[in-house]
Amino acid sequence: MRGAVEARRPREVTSRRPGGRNTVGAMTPTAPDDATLLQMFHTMALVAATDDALRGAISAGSATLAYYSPRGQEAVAAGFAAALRPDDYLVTTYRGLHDQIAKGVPLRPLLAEMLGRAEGTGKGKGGPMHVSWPDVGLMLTTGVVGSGLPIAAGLAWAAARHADGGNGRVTVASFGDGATNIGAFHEAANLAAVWGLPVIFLCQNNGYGEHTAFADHLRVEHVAQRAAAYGMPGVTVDGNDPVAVYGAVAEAAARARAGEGPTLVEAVTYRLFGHVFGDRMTYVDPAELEEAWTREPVARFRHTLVTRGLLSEEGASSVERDAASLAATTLAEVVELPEPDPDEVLTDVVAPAPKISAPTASAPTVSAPKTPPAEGQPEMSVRSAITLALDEALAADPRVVLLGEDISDNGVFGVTKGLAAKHGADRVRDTPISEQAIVGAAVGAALGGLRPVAEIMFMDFLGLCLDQLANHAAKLRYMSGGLTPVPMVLRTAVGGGLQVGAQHSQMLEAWLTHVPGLKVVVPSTASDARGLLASCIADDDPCVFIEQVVLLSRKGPVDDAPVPLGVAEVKRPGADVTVVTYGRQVHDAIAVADTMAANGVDVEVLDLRSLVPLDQAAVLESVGRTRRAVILHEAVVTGGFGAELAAGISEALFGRLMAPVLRVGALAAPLPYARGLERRALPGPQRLLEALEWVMAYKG
Ligand SMILES: Cc1ncc(C[n+]2csc(CCOP(=O)(O)OP(=O)(O)O)c2C)c(N)n1
Ligand SMILES: [Mg+2]
Repeated sequence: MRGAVEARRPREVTSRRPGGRNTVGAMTPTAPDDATLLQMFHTMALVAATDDALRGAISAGSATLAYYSPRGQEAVAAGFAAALRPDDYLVTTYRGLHDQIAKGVPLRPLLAEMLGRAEGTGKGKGGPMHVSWPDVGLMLTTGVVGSGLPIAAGLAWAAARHADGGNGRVTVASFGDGATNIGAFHEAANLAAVWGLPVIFLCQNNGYGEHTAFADHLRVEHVAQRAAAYGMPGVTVDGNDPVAVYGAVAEAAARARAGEGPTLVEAVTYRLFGHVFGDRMTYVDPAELEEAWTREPVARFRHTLVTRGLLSEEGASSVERDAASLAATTLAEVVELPEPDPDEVLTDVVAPAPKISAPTASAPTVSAPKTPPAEGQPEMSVRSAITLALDEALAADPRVVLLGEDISDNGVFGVTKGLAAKHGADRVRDTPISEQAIVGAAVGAALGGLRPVAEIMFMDFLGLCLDQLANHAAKLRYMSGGLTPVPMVLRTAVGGGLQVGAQHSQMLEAWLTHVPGLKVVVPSTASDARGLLASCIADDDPCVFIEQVVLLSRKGPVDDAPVPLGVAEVKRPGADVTVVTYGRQVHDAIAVADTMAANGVDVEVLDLRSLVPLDQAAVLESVGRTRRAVILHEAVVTGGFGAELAAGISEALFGRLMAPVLRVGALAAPLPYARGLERRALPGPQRLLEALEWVMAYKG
């Protein structure tokens, strides 16, 4: 606790860049003019008044929400916002009311969102921890500590790319001291530094992460010292003084706009009302809290302005009265507003696409014209077809960018071969080995108007970046009520069948299909790979494109017809039983079907191609006709996507089925290394054959 008091004491720290040039702290800070000083006071007064009104409403029972008061941190928000352009981007956190007000989010939709009203910024779907208002550059409020930082890097990348050479926008990522211990902070700081991105990492060091004091979660004296590890300048300023914050942020913004990269600004402040409303702060030394109140920033700044003659006592009181009145009146109006219509629950999950069904929806869908590539068309490998789709997208749309590890040098599987040379290493961009930063930067780039295609080398590494994918890419459209869609693609490879062991082989599509907001695609042929990837890049939602490595060298004819998402294809027609499958197992299924044809059994092979959106109509049409179904996938059977398919078939066709629906997939073990063991674990043709024979022989 004592350590925390020590650590809070503001002190300027200047780091040196490798070239030896002094940075922010050593430069003369830009001073705000009188109008800016007054504007900052207005902002601080409004934040304090709104906080007061909200806490009052919660106490009185007229508002119910988990509320993270920013009281005590007003000067940070007023200072940074005044130093920015209105169109600069901001990424903030659950303790974001001060940042949001300062950046210019109108009070009424802001409070309406906090109270879950239909008029809220996100139509009441996001709530207090998820406010977005792109009109004033507020692109994200996240409830996941540290997660906004890689997204900020992506926004900055998009801004830097705009209009050939950047639109000069900077991105401020606002976060707490506790957030500097999470991997996302370090990956984002490093990426932003390596790429020289126009980001300001603004740490609001309020002395605590939840109930843990600064000195108990960090062994350096100042967060700003961490900047040195990434080769960027770091500066610590008094976060209770808006002028100090303004100066540091103005300098950092000038550097960023000049193409000199990111800066870490640490604003040392204090969280006066604890972590969340109702926090009794029993873990805080009362003397420490008392001392913190003597430095309360609104009264302090008021005193400064009055002393300097910029405001009279009466003028300052009038500003505070007006702020209190505006906050109270707006909140009173918002309390009376209606909640969202319950029918809103399924809107904004994905872009409106009337022809496409949700994974479990039973509504009829439109099946595609089944037009397999004609004979005589050029043959190419799945690998080349993917490269071609990427090449075509890069050529057709300047918003398309690629990012991932080693992708400018072909990528580990040669899929991105030649693309950097042709389209530029700034569009086919190598990243550090930072999966969270790769996916987060793709999310941010998509928010900033690009069409990023990120690569995660192996699907098993999804665990390292699942927060960015499942909590951010998948949910931002919904939580913002449609304001912030995330049109990005994540390509990822799976090495099953190549003896690369349990950490490079697992099909994990079930992790993804379970998350509303994500689309999931698994091609089986070269032509589908090209057409589906083109559709993913053109899609307005996040799509995961799964590349099974053993398929990459498989050749086939390729046409240039688009392959829409949500449209299955019968790869082999049949009348007796349907194999519902996808990816490389399609070819196993066709081979087994040919074998069974010799025994007089006519097997239909239905290739789903995309799992979300799912062409449920095609599944039910086929199985409704054959009245028997076997589901085949490479993934482990337990909890796999096959369970979803089997349930859907049973729900719709229970009375018509001639036999139970069987699932064939990997055995429930981590995929083993030894050749024989791996073969035993994976679902080969023999097990499919046995399942089909069992289903055909079933007599009820
Ligand atoms: C990844 C993650 N871990 C844990 C939490 C729970 N949590 C919410 S706020 C918080 C403290 C964060 O402290 P700090 O970054 O200093 O921000 P402050 O709350 O002080 O503004 C924690 C641990 C979370 N939301 N996200
Ligand atoms: Mg904190």
